[in-house]
Amino acid sequence: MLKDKVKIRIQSGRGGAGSKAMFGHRRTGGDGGRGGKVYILGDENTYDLSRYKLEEIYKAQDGQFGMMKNKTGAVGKNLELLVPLTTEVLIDGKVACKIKEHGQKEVVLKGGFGEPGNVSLKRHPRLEFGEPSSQAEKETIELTLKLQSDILFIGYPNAGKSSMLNSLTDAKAKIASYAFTTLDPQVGFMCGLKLMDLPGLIEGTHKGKGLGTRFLKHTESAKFAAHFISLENANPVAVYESLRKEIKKISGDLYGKREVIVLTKTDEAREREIEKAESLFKNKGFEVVSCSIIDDESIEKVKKKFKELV
Ligand SMILES: Nc1nc2c(ncn2[C@@H]2O[C@H](COP(=O)(O)OP(=O)(O)OP(=O)(O)O)[C@@H](O)[C@H]2O)c(=O)[nH]1
Ligand SMILES: [Mg+2]
Repeated sequence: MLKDKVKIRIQSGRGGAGSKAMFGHRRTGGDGGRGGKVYILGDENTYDLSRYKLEEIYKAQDGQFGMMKNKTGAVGKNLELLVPLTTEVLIDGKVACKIKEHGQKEVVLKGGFGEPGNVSLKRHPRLEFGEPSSQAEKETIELTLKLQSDILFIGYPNAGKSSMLNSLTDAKAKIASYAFTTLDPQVGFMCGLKLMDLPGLIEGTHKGKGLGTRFLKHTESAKFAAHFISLENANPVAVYESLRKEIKKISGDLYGKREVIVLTKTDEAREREIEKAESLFKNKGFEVVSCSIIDDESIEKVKKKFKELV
């Protein structure tokens, strides 16, 4: 299951101790190295937050102690926590940052300062050994993922949503002839567009029936919805209207997205039925495209329609 929320404990590196080394009467002790920082790093190749666990503490490295001959200790290695796009980082329930881009790097814990060695202490007598700013910082943070997309695939189970996602993109969504094959949102790229295949919807989804509405937070960013209806249904318009009633109950935002009707499984229907269904939707003012996954030409038509739409 898509892990889209997790609480984790993080800790920055402690600053290294300063050296008190002497050479005869001369002070030669170097400063401690700075403790490692904790960063959150956006990574487009990370799909969810499943790598993170509450039981673990994610630590940056401590700074090394200062050495004689006024040598500063090594700086502690930073820790980079890879997160998918788009992840929000919450500290004490407040959003500390949002990771929207690949490579975006935000510091969440700064790491302790290296403590001064006795050489620095002579130059700056106000500095002290063991000052609190050298300590490691600890924090519990919450990561929440909201997947992004341009077009959502919605429809009853078995309408052929995942099959089309796999045909249009390099996604490898599971396909099967039983209902609720897709358990979590699946994402694929097509000509720079991000397509998101959602779990099937049924009457009562808003009340938690079927797979419920857990996927909803991932639908916010999409402006368009492709509504999939199988031509195995004798009355595709009635099927569409009954699901629209349910979508209205699920979310006003989802209901309000601009739609394109995708009539699927044309290979299972007669030419006459396909034309009739298309014209019924067109007469109601809808954008319509019909297809079958065994007809490459029709898949190209879907592709073209999606590009026009966005
Ligand atoms: N004949 C025919 N069968 C299709 C076509 N597209 C999909 N199917 C079949 O329909 C069944 C359901 O396909 P999926 O792509 O898993 O349907 P889905 O809408 O993603 O279903 P859920 O994940 O359960 O919501 C599978 O057995 C597919 O092989 C098509 O164009 N023609
Ligand atoms: Mg599916």
